[in-house]
Amino acid sequence: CPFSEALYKEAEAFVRTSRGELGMPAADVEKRLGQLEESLRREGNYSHTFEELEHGAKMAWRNANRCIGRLFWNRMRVFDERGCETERQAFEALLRHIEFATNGGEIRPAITIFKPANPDGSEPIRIWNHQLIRYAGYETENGIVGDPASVTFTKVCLELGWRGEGTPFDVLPLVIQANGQKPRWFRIPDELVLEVPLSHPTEDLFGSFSAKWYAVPIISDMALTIGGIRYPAAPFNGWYMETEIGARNLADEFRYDLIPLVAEQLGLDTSSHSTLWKDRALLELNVAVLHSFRQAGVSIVDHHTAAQQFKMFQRNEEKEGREVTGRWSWLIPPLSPALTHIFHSTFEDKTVLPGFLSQKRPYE
Ligand code: HEM
Ligand code: NRG
Repeated sequence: CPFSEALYKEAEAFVRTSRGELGMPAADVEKRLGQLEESLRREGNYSHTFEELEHGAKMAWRNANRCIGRLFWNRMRVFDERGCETERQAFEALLRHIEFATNGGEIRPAITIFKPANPDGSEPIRIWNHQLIRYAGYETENGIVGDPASVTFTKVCLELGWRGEGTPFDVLPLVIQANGQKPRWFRIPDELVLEVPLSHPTEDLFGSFSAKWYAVPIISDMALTIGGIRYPAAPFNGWYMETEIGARNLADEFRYDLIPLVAEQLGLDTSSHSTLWKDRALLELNVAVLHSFRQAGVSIVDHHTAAQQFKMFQRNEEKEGREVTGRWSWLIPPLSPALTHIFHSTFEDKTVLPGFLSQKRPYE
């Protein structure tokens, strides 16, 4: 196996930066670099210590240009599941993640890291789901039932032999692939899936439609890259910002498309765009999301508080002498963006590693 100069360079940069941030002595850095070089010469590869994995994952969150929630980057639980070999072992690790993160509603940020990709690019474990918990979408004669964003993945699950009940909120199974083989699917036990029924404090927003959403967003299709090592399966979670559910998942015309229903329930004058009925409906939908999560005792942040927290993150990073990179179009909230400072700021959208990278879907 050939010594890769590029891999050594990336590993060295990571080891120097992370150990520096953790205040480790210089002698320790040099010792680790010696080990690193030897491992790369002997095997063409190296593996992270737990401390490297833990801090690398936190740095990746800190570097997530599209994330407004980065103030809390240093408060995340890191589960090292590099020992998982089989689909079932990975499934069990994912259930542990869901239970830890959900915590009865007091959501805890966490990441579970499985085996890294091999130097030839092959992947020991890959999760096919976009998020661990997400609703199915079915094409029917009467249009789409459920989440239109899940239609393709739902077909994959059906082809693998899974069957859903056909409600608008069927939780999809976990689909896990080991060593490039045919994936296996596993149902998530109901009692592990915390959901929040949605209601408005004063209005009947949904009529006979029982709207709800799940408590914990756990992105499972991005790769985590640390020091030149790629982890293709490293699902992570924080808690929701209300606009993700109220201004996008339930509101987008190409998602649950609930704005017309909400407007009708509110008795709004929908005869002209200029009555701003869509904006009024959107606002009350977001009020309902915040009210319902709060009432259910499930962590959630509103977009004003999240923007303030992001401001604090920017101040902290400035103190540490680090530039905050970001993607403006993702950082601004989709409700009243100009009411937050983020709208009036600019960011350089530069890729800094360690980081989370999107990867090609294994199906399609
Ligand atoms: C994106 C909020 C935790 C990494 C986002 C977005 C929001 C958000 C609103 C934009 C999502 C969208 O528009 O679809 C939060 C909040 C958190 C949190 C409130 C609470 C703690 C985390 C954690 C990580 C993370 C723990 C990783 C360790 C990311 C990444 C993206 C993102 C990589 C971009 C996703 C993509 O490209 O699709 N976050 N986040 N976030 N966040 Fe966070
Ligand atoms: N908008 C997506 C979730 C994206 C990530 N958002 C977070 N991440 N809050 C949705 O399901 O609506 N997080 O790790 O907390």
